[in-house]
Amino acid sequence: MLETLQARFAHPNVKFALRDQLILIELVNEFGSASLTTYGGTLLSYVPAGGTDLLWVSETAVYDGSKPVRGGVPVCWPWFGPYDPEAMGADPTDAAKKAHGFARYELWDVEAVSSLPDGATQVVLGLAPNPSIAKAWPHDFRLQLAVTLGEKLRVDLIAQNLSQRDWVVSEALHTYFRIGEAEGLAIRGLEGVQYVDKLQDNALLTQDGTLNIDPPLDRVFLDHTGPAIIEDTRQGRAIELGKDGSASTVVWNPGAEGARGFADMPDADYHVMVCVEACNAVKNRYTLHAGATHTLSMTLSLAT
Ligand code: TA6
Repeated sequence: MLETLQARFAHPNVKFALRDQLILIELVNEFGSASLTTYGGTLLSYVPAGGTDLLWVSETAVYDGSKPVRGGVPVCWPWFGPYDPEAMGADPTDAAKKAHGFARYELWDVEAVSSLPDGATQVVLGLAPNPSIAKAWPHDFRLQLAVTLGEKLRVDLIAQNLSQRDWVVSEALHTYFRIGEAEGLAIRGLEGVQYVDKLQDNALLTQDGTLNIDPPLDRVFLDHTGPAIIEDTRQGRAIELGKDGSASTVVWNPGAEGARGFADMPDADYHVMVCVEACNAVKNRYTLHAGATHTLSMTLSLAT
């Protein structure tokens, strides 16, 4: 399998490897390094040249394909959170709809590996209907995930509705960032933005000034097209999350009790991670018309 991929997608900046049951694709070039797995199309690492990883991946994550790797950038599509039949339309397959959609549970195909004119290295994965997906989503679609390691790390999730009917879609690039300390961590760019507070009965509130994290926290910031800047003073760096085709931003930290509830997360790790996610969720879900395409994009970089 690895040899076949290596031969078919031979490229000086890209290597294929195996971790337990999962195939990893490792990119290295003058801009840094990145790795992703074909399981779920999950990006697992991004290290800008001369720096350390911007992403957090749990030490107790599983790599056997039984559930998504806890950390990195899981792809939530075509719904974010639990499926909401009221908002997205009831369907006979509702009972089979897992939280955050099916994309993060599926094996994606490697479609292309290439160099771009600016020296960036790009890997494109693809996902198409299969019998397991059909149990929860019996509609024709095409998904592509392009990961581009350039000056910044860019992720594009390109979704095509190939069916005869319109869909309501919600989605996320559910990025887990590695940080020095979550308590008191400042996130800029959300000042004055309305949000749904999932930990306060979905109350609609407005962000007063800079967001300073006090775990636990689970908020969907609405009509926010970005950017968001994570001021990680403890590690002496600031990370910029840029977005395109994304009208909401989720900020999540499970806190002590939430972390204890995850078998695949060390209890104390809520201190060193925060999710800041490029989304289209709650009132920012959108209709993807029959035949239409939508791209959700994010860029990650060290802010200067
Ligand atoms: O994005 C935040 C969130 O929706 C939280 O509510 C929390 O449940 C988290 O995602 C993780 O979800 P998961 O299904 O991966 O355990």
